Amino acid sequence: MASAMRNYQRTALFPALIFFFLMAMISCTSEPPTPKDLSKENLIPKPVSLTATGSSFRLTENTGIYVQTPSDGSNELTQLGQYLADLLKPATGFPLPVNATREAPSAGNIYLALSAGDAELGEEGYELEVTESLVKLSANTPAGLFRGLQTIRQLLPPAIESKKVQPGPWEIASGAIRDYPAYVHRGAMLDVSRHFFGVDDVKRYIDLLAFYKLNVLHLHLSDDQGWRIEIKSWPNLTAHGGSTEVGGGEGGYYTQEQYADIVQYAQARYITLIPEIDMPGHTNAALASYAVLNCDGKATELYTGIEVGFSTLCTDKDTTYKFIDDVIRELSALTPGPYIHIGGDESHVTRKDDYIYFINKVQDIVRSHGKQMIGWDEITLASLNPGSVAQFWANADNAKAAVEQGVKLIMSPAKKTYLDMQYDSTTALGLHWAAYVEVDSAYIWDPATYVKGVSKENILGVESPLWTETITNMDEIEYMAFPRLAGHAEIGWTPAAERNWEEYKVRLGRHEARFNAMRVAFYPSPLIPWEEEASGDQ
Ligand code: IFG
Repeated sequence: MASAMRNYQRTALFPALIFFFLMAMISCTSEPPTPKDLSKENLIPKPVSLTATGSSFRLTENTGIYVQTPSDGSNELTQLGQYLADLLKPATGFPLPVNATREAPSAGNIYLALSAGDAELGEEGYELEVTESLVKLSANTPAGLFRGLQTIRQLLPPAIESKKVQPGPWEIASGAIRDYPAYVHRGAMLDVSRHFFGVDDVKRYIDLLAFYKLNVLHLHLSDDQGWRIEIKSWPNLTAHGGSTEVGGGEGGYYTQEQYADIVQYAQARYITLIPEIDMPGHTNAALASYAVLNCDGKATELYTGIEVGFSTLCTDKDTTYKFIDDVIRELSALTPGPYIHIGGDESHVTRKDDYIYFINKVQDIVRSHGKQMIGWDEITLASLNPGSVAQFWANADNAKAAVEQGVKLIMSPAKKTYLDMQYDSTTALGLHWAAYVEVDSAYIWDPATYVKGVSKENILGVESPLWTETITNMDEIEYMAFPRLAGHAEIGWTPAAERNWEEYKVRLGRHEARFNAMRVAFYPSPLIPWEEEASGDQ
């Protein structure tokens, strides 16, 4: 009986197996690949070089993601393969298994591999080769592969960003891209002090930075209105100093565990986290938390307004430097990146000589904990180590002083990169003390020529600060950051000679479908020819 059953099962099963095999064959070979022109794709940032071959690669349910078997046993490439699979699975519904392989996989698959020593590609460059039968991404480093994955993502239809299965087809235009960034520092700063934003909001922002190949998130963790990072040796900084925000809301703070979670999330996207503890000015939250930090020994009141320049640590008290040493020690231990940002801006009530003395001492403290100091451009009044970095925001003389001291600059001109600047006088959010900054103005500038006397070799890169005096939630962050931050990402990545507003604005217009598929609450600037394409949310 049993053997008869087995025979029956085999015979009944056999036709079904044939059917499914034929279906599988048909589904991946029935239609010829759709002709597509890689040079007509709308990549942001625009790649350095691209050659189109006029056909396409089709992702199917049989597509596998293969990663080169590592010689050192690390699973970093497998994690990258899994990151890609996790990006593509929701909209395609395909299984997209991830496997290690010693040589290029067979037709119909995606292959991620490290290539030795292609000097021109550097740390973050990549090469993408797409044929009808294979998508091959190679780079010197895993970071380069990660940047290339964003390009693969942007070469698929916008609906790929949908979290629900979409009809497809999922085709990538064929050809070759060779790409690498103009600047090593391409970042965004988020002020979590004026208004506090939880871990999930910060992770969402990190995901959007990664999409545009940005590689730095600078968190402005303390200011007059709030102290946002737990310091175990000075617990009242968050217990009291983290208890409110602009407008008197409940504020908040990151425990050291939550901060470590944010750092890890950023690291997995090859984004370096730079923490900022602003000092000696912008310190009312600390001064309200510990009387001893005040020159008169009296704690200040918590502050929920938006004035600046009224606070200072007591620069001639030893306790102040003990406090700073404790803070920098704990923060450095939690921060794998090379930098600690110590602010230094708008210290309007700190005497100049005291300020210079203070910055010099804090620079030594930062270095004693194995980190390099970054500060807003006023720090160039002090004697800076070559490893220190000045962040230019408003004063061109300070930027030139950095060059004279052999100190690199991060370019964050308020009139171009401050994402809290209103787009125009009708923008309900933001400020306009520096300028109204529409999408064109945010794009039409070159960091290498913006300040006379400061040229490309003096510049680490660009960074876009979003101050949050008037910003209270993720939608408002996205409204102010996008689309301007996409243009800043291109300024940091694409050679200036390759950038042109008339061409860029059309490419940006075609990102509308991607913004919609990612549910980005972007500002629909009237300057952009937006093209709402099926974003796959039906
Ligand atoms: N300047 C202050 C910020 C913030 C900003 C708002 C710097 C370096 C104005 N300092 O920009 O704290 O208040 O646009």
